[in-house]
Amino acid sequence: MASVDWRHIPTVLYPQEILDKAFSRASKQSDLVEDPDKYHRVRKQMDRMVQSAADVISTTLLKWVSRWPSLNSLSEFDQALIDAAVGNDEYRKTLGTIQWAAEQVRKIAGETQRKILRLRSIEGFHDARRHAYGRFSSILDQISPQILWLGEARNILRELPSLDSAEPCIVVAGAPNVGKSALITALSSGEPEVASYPFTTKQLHLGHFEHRRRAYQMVDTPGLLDRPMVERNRIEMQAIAALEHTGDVLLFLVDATEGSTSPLNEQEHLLTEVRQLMSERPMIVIHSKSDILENPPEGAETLISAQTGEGLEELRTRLIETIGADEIIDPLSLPENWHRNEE
Ligand SMILES: Nc1nc2c(ncn2[C@@H]2O[C@H](COP(=O)(O)OP(=O)(O)O)[C@@H](O)[C@H]2O)c(=O)[nH]1
Ligand SMILES: [Mg+2]
Repeated sequence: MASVDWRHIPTVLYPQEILDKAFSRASKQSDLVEDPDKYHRVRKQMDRMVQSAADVISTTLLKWVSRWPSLNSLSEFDQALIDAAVGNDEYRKTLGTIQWAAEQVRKIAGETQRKILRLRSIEGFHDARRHAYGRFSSILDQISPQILWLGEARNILRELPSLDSAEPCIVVAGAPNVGKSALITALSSGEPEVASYPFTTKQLHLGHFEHRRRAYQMVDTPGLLDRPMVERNRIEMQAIAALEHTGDVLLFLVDATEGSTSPLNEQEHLLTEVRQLMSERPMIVIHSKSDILENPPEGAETLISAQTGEGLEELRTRLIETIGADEIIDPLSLPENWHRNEE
């Protein structure tokens, strides 16, 4: 399941812009009506104006509804991320209301057309058209908060990281300044992408490398997994939940150099917490900045340096193997309940 590309969601017009577009299209349509008899001409013109204004409005609204993906069709990661960013309930309700409005506009157009058929005066035709226009405006007025919400949501969602849930993903965690971003850059083919998480001004790095035609995605977690649990707010917890659904491996970096931002015991504490939080996930712990690490702590097995490249290829192999280990299917194993027919 590929991730949503929010950049391809059409821009959201303001309610007044939709009305302007609808009414100007309707006037053009009315100008096309030809009938030498004024009574019949006006009747056809008013009928056509109502119809084409309603068409423009409802088509615009329904196009939004259909271009915004239905949440159920998205990966759990995307759903959790959207929930953290704009709220899944709001998302559903907003699209539901917009769809409702499109249906109302069509209904009003139908009623007005039937009314025009029954009317017998030029003044009556004009009135019916004006009345329908008034109702269109008031419906758009009524859903104007939803329309504005959609416009804002689109802007927020466009900045979100986009991960392909069909491809493996490595979540890189560790205290601030341990070298998460530097490692992602060093392992990436090409420049890592920079995206944002919904609730922080912090930027997150997304990188990837390829191996045997698979794209291994890497994502760091600024501000997410680097603080004690109690300091995290609800939205951060949702984003962590999103990560839980996405990572195949958790790569935890420890900076044991003299100049590290966080003392080693704090980093160890964080490691314990992250381990609990992501207990289902295979985890690889490595020590970063080996080029300036004078006294590797006892038990430190994997040392890497984003700067010199030390240990990077070994790490890459280990990541690929760890992820692959989940997928090995024993070709000799038999399906459950399978009985050999021994004659
Ligand atoms: N000497 C050395 N410095 C590093 C290495 N990796 C990162 N740094 C430095 O450590 C600081 C924090 O790195 P950064 O990747 O931004 O850490 P993050 O906050 O965990 O993403 C930066 O000044 C980097 O230049 C490394 O392998 N060796
Ligand atoms: Mg960083």
